[in-house]
Amino acid sequence: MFPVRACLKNGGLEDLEKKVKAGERLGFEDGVRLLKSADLLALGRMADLVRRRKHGDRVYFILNRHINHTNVCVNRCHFCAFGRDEGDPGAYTLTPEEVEKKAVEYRGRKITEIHIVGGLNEKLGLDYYKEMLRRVRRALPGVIIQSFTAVEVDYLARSHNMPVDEVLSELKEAGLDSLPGGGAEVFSPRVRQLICPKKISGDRWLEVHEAAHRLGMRTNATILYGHIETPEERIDHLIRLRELQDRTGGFLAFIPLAFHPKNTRLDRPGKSGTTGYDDLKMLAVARLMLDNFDHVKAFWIMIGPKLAQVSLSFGVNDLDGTVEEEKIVHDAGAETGQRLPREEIVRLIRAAGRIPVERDTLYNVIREDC
Ligand code: V47
Repeated sequence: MFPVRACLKNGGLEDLEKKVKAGERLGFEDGVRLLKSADLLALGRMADLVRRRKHGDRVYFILNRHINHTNVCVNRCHFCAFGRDEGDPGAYTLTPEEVEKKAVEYRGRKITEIHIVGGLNEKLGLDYYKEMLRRVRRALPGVIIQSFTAVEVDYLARSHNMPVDEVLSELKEAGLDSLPGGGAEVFSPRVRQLICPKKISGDRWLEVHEAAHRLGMRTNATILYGHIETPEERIDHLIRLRELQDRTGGFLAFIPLAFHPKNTRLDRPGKSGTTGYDDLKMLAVARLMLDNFDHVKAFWIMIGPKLAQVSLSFGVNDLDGTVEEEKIVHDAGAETGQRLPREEIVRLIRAAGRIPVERDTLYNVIREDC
């Protein structure tokens, strides 16, 4: 797992705190020093200052529903417990009609975002994706569809021999509003070669998001941390996202995803997932490095609702949402529930002394102080 223990340092961050207070951008070496620090409270204090400047007491959440349309995947990344080969026990592929049924099943819960992601299934072409989008769009006209990772979009482009802009335009035409941040993992070619050798490169992931931004689609970004990556590789990842955001301004939120090893090829006896310190540090350092991202989101599914709540004092201003159903991390051993009721999210935010704000995907306010 993350080989940081030997080099953790306490204190000595005063110069960086000065920079943060002055609103100066942090560089690569600064970020590495922050990640290698064990001074969690200093990191929290700095990240909280940045968060407070941007958002005051407001904490966002959304009523959303995740759907995973297929777990059949040709990539079979080593960190993933969700993917299957066609015909394997447990392999499944939903029809567009079944996806629509799932999208509408909680109509009464007033969901405003549908998040659909899945594996790279050779049997599914652009028509399947467009049919799925049209059905969901027709069934839930006001709902924002934030779906398909850059990896899926690239796969469609390659399998249809089409430019990525064209694939995105067709998906947009069929109802796609926004891309989620999945599939980014860690951009380092060294890491990708070891944990997801068949996946698109980090450069390609960034290109797909840039193409989406050009078409006026807002997107999210993630990092999958807590496996074999070094502190330097994490910071490089953040800086590359920051550079693209400087050019396009198209990213909405950054979401660190804590690696869950169970049932994956990276599982090692005696090693479990990330620690609470690591989770809070990743969130705080992301808040400090990504000065041009408005939002840093804690995905409670990955780190648990209680730590997600605590992360509100470590740079986080968004708790994601109700989710309703999650397969990818639960297949990898996540012990969190499948859904978090709206009232519980509101309770967590209030108990942290903050103002809960229900938002839509684009951070338009639906209800404040709810
Ligand atoms: O792309 C896969 C990651 C992602 C594991 O954009 C794993 O708002 C941990 O991207 N342990 C899917 N993570 C989830 C995702 C996401 C979640 C919430 C919000 C948003 C957003 C995006 O999960 C995958 C991959 O990077 N993942 N396997 C694992 N074993």
